[in-house]
Amino acid sequence: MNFLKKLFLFLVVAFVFSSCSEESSDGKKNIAVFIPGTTSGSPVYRMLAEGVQKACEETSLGTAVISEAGVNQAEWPAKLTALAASGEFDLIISANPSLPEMCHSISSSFPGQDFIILNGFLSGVENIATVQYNQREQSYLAGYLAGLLSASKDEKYSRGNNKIALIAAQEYPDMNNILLPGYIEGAKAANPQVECVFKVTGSWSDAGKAAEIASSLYRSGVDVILPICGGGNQGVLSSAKENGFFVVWFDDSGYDLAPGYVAGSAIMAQDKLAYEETIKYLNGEIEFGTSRIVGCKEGFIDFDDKNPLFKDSVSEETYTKFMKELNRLRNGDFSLPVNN
Ligand code: RBF
Repeated sequence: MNFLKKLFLFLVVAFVFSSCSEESSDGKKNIAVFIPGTTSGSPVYRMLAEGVQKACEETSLGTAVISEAGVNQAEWPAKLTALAASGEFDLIISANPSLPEMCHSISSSFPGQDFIILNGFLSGVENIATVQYNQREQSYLAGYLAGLLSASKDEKYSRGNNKIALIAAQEYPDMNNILLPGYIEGAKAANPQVECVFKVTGSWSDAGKAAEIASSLYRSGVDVILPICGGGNQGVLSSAKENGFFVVWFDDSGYDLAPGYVAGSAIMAQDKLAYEETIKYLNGEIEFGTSRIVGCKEGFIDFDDKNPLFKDSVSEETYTKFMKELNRLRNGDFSLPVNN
């Protein structure tokens, strides 16, 4: 073989190896945590990052790098592709309902790249594993509490108008098909008279816009608001404190953010799931190509009833009725399946 042929062969081999993800020199797996948004202001992303980092630190089997894609959704596919193309990461882990399709569209170009996506659903793609939460149960619990509160004038911040609202950052399939219908389903189960208003801020970070919408909802008679608008949620809390209405919090526990005004917290245990899935990955136990759904019975959807502010913020009657419904879901006596 002449020198030029040898050089060419060397370059080809070097390229192939550099574009395959390899274990780092310390033998640890390299994990990129792809944040489709910003960590600050979005508990779902903070919990994802914390769970992965905790698993890496505890086992010393992995190194996590947090990669924030920012709020411009049009830039996400290019940023995700760049992460995969870098060949630096054994695993890209993320959490967002729009991510499974995005990973699918680039996965054939990077067959050696593994993806784990939480809070999303996709089955049958070789290098992608997904875990979806049963958010029908999560939004049902938020709605059940909102329905009870809106029915009663005895509650501290309710005028008993039978009127609740959900403020979302944007419309997306999970919002329109699971979260909003689940919230209404729960509210109507608790209070058949209830009416629900749906508003969209158009941003995952605009607290001013969210506050403005919340205040106008309050003026129109709404007694309870569920905000699902990322950093905008802070604006809903400010409006609640200014006007005096109840907020039902979503994803993590929010009581301490506005004591007395946050009446309940319907939890998605993303920190726990991210931790457990990362441990499984580091131990080689993830079945790629599969998807599963976890809910209240499995302990990944829940409600924070341990914070004393929950019991203190609502009437005894509401507390008792709500706990009965929560325990039915926890025990598996009652389930609300999600369909994909
Ligand atoms: N939730 C957040 O808390 N912050 C975000 O920046 C955010 N961005 C999202 C972008 C898209 C395209 C979609 C579909 C959802 C987003 N979510 C965000 C919502 C999140 O995935 C989840 O539905 C809600 O947190 C309710 O659990």
